[in-house]
Amino acid sequence: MKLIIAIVQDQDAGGLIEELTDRKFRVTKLASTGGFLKAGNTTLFIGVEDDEVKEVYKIIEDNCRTREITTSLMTVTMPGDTYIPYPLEVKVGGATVFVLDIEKHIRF
Ligand code: 2BA
Repeated sequence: MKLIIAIVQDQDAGGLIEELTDRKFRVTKLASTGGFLKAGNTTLFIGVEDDEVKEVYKIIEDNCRTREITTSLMTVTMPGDTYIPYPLEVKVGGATVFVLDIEKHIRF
C-alpha cells in the first residue's frame, strides 16, 4: 500500500477531491501553507493499493493546473533598514506529490 501526499492549489482542490471520491478513493484534506509564498494551499492524503497509484496520478494531473503568480512578497534591503517590495513571478505547479510506502494500514 502507498500513501500519496499531494500539495495542490486551493482552486483545484474541490474538483480533485470530488473526482477522487467519485472513483471510490479515500481522501483526507488538510489546510496547509506554502513556506515560500506563505499563502494557503491544500494537502491531500490518499491511501491506495500499489496498483492504483497510476490512476491517482492521472486524476491529479487532470484536475490541477500550473499558474503564474506575481507576488510582491520579496523585498530588497536598502541602507537604513528600508525594505522595498518588488514583484516576483513564480510558477506554482499543478501539484507536488510525494509517495510513501505504508508498512501497515489498520481501520478499527
Ligand atoms: P510555496 O513554498 O509557497 O511555493 C510556491 C512556489 O514558489 C513554488 O511552486 C515554486 O515555484 C516557488 N518557489 C518555492 N520555493 C522557492 C525558492 N526557494 N526559490 C524560488 N522559487 C521558489 P511549487 O514548486 O509548485 O510548490 C507549490 C507548493 O508545494 C509550495 O508552496 C509548498 O507548499 C509545496 N512544496 C513544493 N515542494 C515541496 C517540497 N520539496 N517539500 C515540501 N513542500 C513542497
